[in-house]
Amino acid sequence: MKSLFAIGAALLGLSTSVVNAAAVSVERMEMAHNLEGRQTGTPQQCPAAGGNGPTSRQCWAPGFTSFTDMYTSWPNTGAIVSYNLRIENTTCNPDGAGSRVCMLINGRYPGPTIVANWGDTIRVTVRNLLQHNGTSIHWHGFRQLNTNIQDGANGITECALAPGDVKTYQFQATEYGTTWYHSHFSHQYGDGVVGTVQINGPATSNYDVDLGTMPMTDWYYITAYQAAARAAVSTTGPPLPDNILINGTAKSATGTGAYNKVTIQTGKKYRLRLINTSVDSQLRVNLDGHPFQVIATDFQPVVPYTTTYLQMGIGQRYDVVITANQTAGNYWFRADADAQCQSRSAKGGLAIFTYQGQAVADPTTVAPPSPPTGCQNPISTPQIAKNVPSASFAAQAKTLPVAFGPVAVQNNLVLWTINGTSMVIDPGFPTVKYVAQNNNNFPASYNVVQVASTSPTTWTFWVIQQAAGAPPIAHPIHLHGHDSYVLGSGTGTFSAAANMAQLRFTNPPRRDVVQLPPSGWLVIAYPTDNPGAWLMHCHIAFHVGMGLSMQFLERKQSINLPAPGSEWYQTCDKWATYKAGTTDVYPQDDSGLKKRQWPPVLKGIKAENLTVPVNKIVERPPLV
Ligand SMILES: [Cu+2]
Repeated sequence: MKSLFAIGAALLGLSTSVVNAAAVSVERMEMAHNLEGRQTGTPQQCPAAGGNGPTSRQCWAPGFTSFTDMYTSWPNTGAIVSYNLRIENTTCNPDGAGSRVCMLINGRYPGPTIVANWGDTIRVTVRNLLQHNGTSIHWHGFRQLNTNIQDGANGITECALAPGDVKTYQFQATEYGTTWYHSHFSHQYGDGVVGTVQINGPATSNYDVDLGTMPMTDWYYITAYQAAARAAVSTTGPPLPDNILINGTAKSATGTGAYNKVTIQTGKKYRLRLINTSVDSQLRVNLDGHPFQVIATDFQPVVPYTTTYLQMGIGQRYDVVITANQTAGNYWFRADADAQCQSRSAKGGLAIFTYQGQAVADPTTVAPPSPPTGCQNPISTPQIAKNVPSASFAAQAKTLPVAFGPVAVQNNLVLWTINGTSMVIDPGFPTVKYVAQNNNNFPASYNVVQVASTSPTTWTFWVIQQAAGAPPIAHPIHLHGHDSYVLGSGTGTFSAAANMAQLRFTNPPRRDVVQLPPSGWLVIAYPTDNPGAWLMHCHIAFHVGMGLSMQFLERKQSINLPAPGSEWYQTCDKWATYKAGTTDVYPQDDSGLKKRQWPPVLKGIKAENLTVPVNKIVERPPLV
């Protein structure tokens, strides 16, 4: 598929706004309501100097605690935390089963962890050293308040970086907790363009030691691009992942490779920052013998609750505290593809937790009983209580159907639609550029939904509905630029008359990835307090590649637009030059958010031939 639009229309010389520097407001000490009857209690008295420590994790900095409303208040530390990321074609072999083509950041898998404090400014310079791929880096879960153009979604908020290009992202960490960053260009993140983020801040429960981020992902011995190519023509679903990696490592089915190993000490409490960075696998996660005390879901601190299992949708995070109070020894940590969410893999994920002083060995522990049934959105209680106005629901709520089927004009490739459209964007002509040109003629394939709002206090409500006949698959729905207020979800077809009473308007769970149940519905809301073009998409990489994506255009007149002549426009110019030249060897053949490079032939390494019916694949260059 060719680029949809020529680049170079005259710009209208719109004025640019400077990125807002939010003022620190007075901390609001809110009592979180607990709908299950638990009380969160009054925040402990924190020392004037902050006082965060093993027995005072609620405290953070002067005037800031885990009870601070982080939608309106954050410490302006003035600190700038800088990182350089180089994205390169290379090979990797994370479980020892064999070297394969990868795209890695700074030669590592996963890429470097970005560590900052709440309120710091994060500045990341990205170099695209890939030969035949654009890229863009999305900072998953960050609200990007008034910094829409830093969101890293090529074709939406920026042009893709051409091979050889460099771009610096800069934004403030107005929230704290655990997240990840990844390429938003095609299936790149499944081939290695991924890393984790730890934003230090207060917590809703105490712990002694922060063990840091623990990413978990499915892993394929073919590339993610190849897997996506097979998925696009399959009548039986996408290929099975071969393994599940924890912290970038695992043993293979034949015993090669190594498990991730963690040492814990009797009597201590540990914070673990769990992240599902998979391509296609929703995960069921537990540590044998050690229940998880959940303290945050995505970027939201929650009233602590305890569970033996977590269901983790793709893109979701859980910050948990474990207590080392069992017989000293070795314990399995498990991350398995969750059949309850229709995920499968050839092998489960394992890591080993060992008590200090014990010899590391394969554990003999067994998984706890009663794994979860169904693919759930847990009812967590945000510590910072926020209510949603129910009165405007009936007038504002709109339904977004999710449907599925081969589309004849796309060579009968399998495609997904949301709101009737399967998204295709041009990585060289982002939505923000249309806004900058005051051009409302968004192509239909951009799947733009303009949110009816002129005020940051207006709420918007969306019913995401599995269409009749859609395959019964849960979709982890990721919203950029906002937390979704999860009013409810259920099976069947939502109707206000039948289901309104089920919706939770009083301090509903908030997070940025929410499960849309199989053959069911999901109702979300958010206040239109962050002008921008914000993607909402399924985080199953194959599905977004097949178009399961839309964008909310929110208060476009208030978006902070890029300055004329700025790096943002230079990125577009370089992309246009690249596309017009002879070095762009892989035509776009998917949504553009997931441009496929197929077959991947990098540094002389030729991927194995596929048994894909080639006539069903959109034209692509011959094998090199
Ligand atoms: Cu999906």
